[in-house]
Amino acid sequence: MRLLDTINSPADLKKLPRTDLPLLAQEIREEIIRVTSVNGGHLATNLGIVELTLALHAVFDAPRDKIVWDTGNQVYAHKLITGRREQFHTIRQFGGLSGFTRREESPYDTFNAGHAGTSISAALGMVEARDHLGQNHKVIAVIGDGAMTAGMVYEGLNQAGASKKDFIVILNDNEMSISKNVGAISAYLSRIITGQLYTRVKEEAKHLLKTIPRIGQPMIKAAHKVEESAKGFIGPGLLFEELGFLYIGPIDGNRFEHLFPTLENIRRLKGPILVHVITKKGKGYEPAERNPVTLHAASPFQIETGQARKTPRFPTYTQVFASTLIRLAKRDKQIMAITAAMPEGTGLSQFAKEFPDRCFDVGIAEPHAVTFAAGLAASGLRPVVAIYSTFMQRAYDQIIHDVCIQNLPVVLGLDRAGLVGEDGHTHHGIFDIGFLRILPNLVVMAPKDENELQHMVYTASKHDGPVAIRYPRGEGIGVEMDSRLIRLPIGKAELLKNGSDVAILALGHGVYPSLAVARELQKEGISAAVVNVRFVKPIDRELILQLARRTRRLVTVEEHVLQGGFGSAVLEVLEEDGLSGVEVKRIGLPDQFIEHGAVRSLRERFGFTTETLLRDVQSFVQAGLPKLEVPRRVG
Ligand SMILES: Cc1ncc(C[n+]2csc(CCOP(=O)(O)OP(=O)(O)O)c2C)c(N)n1
Repeated sequence: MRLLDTINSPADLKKLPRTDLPLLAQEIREEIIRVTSVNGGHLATNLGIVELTLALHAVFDAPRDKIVWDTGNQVYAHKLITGRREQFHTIRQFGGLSGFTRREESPYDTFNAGHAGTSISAALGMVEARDHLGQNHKVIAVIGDGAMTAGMVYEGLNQAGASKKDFIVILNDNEMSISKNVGAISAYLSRIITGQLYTRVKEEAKHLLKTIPRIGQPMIKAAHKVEESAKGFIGPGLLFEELGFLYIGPIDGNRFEHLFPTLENIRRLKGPILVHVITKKGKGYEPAERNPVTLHAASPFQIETGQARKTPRFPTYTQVFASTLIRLAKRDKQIMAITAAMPEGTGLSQFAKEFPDRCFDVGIAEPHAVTFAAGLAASGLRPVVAIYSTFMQRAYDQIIHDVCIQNLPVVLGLDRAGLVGEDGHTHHGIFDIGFLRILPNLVVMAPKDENELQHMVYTASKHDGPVAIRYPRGEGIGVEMDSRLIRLPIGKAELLKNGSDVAILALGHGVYPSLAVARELQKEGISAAVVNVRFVKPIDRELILQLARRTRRLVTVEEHVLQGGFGSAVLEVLEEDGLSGVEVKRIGLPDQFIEHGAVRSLRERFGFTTETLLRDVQSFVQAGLPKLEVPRRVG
């Protein structure tokens, strides 16, 4: 029997002799690799944090003590030792364990996460609640160096440092975000790790003193004398010390003999404390250590090699987006590209290779990314910001206040729009139409396939105002790609098939299944029109009203919540026109957060496959309608 099989809660862990922990860590790694190789998941980050997780649970007293995991995707070891070992094989599958922290799953998961940079704020809320309620447990935020690039972290530290409350932050530093971490904070942390920080501060102080005539040199001499004590002043965590935290570290977070004494010590300390822990991403699995970027969030892979089990047949939407941008940037020097810590995920790593000076990875800083782009646009450039739909939620005020109000030509590429699958409710991109289509000046489009995506990127790059393009995760349809890019007329939908009994207005990758539905209906003698909507905003009122008058039955299809979505926009068009006697069936997602599971099974469940769509449209049409006269417009 494995040691792991004897651990049903952290209490069992505490009973183990410390000398057994390396073996337990190894068993946990094997289990993570085995399950992730089948289900996919956040492999590299989870392998790196095993010892830290065990040490935290051995030293602290969860769930009484609250551990708040930032981003929430590094919790596989935590799940395995907090009573979820037997369900671990279901992780990320529909109905199974979530790949992230979930309060609904376990009292050991204190806060749900998925988006990075929330732990300090949430944990500080728990600190203040604890004190207000007269409780005395510890609150520990565990945050990665990548997440430390998120602005919200500093809003939290700002409050925490001044509050002087008992609060522990564990900075899990593996020098990686998904890709190599970026920015000045990251460089600062690296200097701490390599020990260069103290030397640099000393050299800079010396240089400064030399510039002061007469007294400079004697002061340098005096400074030498107090060098040892100066080390105390210019400790490695100066930045955090200045923010009101006691800085401890850096320590080796993959070695129990470093972790235990440190954590046991800080357990007794008061006030805000930051422990800087260095870990190795991918630790213990050679392919992940070698390639932590690809295996950060691995799709199912062969254990022997780390290679993905499936190779894509067609180019992904992401690849088409990025390659089109590169093609355009070769001709147009004004095009600049921006990613918020997702150069690989958005395809912009390719762009960065071609145009290193025109591509910016700003870290996990979506709000900044958008306003930064607005600044570029205000200076005459053509910035393209590629951010997943779900993460764009962070930058909403920036889109309104900095881009749309000024009508600046910023292109927002919303990758992973629609259902994204196994990452689940924090990651589905199903709210963007709702929050974008209400904004004046903004053009919002969605391509039916990858060929249309390239035309949309081109169209957006030529448009004198803000444009958002939402496109789905994964492979394209496999359609032929036009060699010449076309400028699409803004606000014009594409009538793919005419019909007289019903009109299906389909958005994005709902278009091809809708065409298949129309073909099936034809066999039953039902004549269905199919429209590729293309533009959610400005919406093609003319075509919608024309089809509404002719068919009296409209079906809208969108992979988005129904509330505020494209279907709602169609209802608005009918209401504004005063057109009654038209039945509308909206197909989309219900008013709920959608769980994790394979995209295909979620699409089936929520009615986006050809079969489910056909059933819905059939029953809608067969319900029949009294033919009403079209009333004359009032006013
Ligand atoms: C707001 C937001 N933007 C982007 C992401 C995508 N993302 C997931 S993990 C990650 C890197 C996190 O790096 P770090 O905090 O150092 O943790 P590590 O994976 O290295 O342990 C990124 C960019 C996210 N989860 N949230």
